[in-house]
Amino acid sequence: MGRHRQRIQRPYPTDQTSDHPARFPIPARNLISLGRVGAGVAVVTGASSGIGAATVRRLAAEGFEVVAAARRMDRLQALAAETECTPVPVDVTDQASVDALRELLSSCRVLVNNAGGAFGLAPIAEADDDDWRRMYDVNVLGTMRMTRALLPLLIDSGDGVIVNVTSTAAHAAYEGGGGYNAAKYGERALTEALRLELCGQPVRVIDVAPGMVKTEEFSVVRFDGDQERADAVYAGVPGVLVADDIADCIAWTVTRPAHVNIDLMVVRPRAQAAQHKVHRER
Ligand code: 8X3
Repeated sequence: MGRHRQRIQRPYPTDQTSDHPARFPIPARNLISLGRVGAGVAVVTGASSGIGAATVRRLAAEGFEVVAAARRMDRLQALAAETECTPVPVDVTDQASVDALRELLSSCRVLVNNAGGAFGLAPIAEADDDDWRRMYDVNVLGTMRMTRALLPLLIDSGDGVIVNVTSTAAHAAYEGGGGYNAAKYGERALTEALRLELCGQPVRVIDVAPGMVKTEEFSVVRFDGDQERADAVYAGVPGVLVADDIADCIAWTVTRPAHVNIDLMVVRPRAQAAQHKVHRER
């Protein structure tokens, strides 16, 4: 494991609270938990549920000192009680919030840009500007903000890894997907540009692109709380993927030797041969 097995330093006083304008003081007890020797610090965004939370659990089990970043601190606290991750309130659409997270870290070896999401399934003829803006902001700009902020630490680690959780929606468009497709294609493009820019630096850049994954929130959020419509997405699909399946993939890419870069991993359930080709048993 080489350089990244170094002791992680405590960068900040234990009585410190976040001073970013956002809403969440960071409890002092969270700021002292990163002193163990391990695989290094891994920051996971969108960590409060779904693929993000599963990735926190999995990377913690792999020996990483995981910083779980998301907006909902109550959920992160529960995850911290379970995994000993360090919960930090972060909104990736808010530069001050990202900066505050950066201030808390003295090292970082892994960044999993998982925060993202789809809002709506309207055709372009009826597109909602706000939905499109939010999708671009969280999926593309959020990934950019986090990457820009933590890149110096990732380079300093001597074996940095950035995993961007994109989507199969970055590889094939579908009706009603326009805004989400545009955002995810954008995040994919950002990922490819970043890999080119970092060639020669000790940082791997990995794109994990999930297809149909049944999580508690993805489709519910997309359909603005309509649980019935969300459930219909996965109805009758045998062996639909779950968050742990993607966390398993992320953990595998991250734990390859430092010279092995998994450029792109597309992950679908066996029953989904392509974006439009889904087998359902009724
Ligand atoms: C989720 C996959 O098919 O809903 O990123 O676009 S899909």
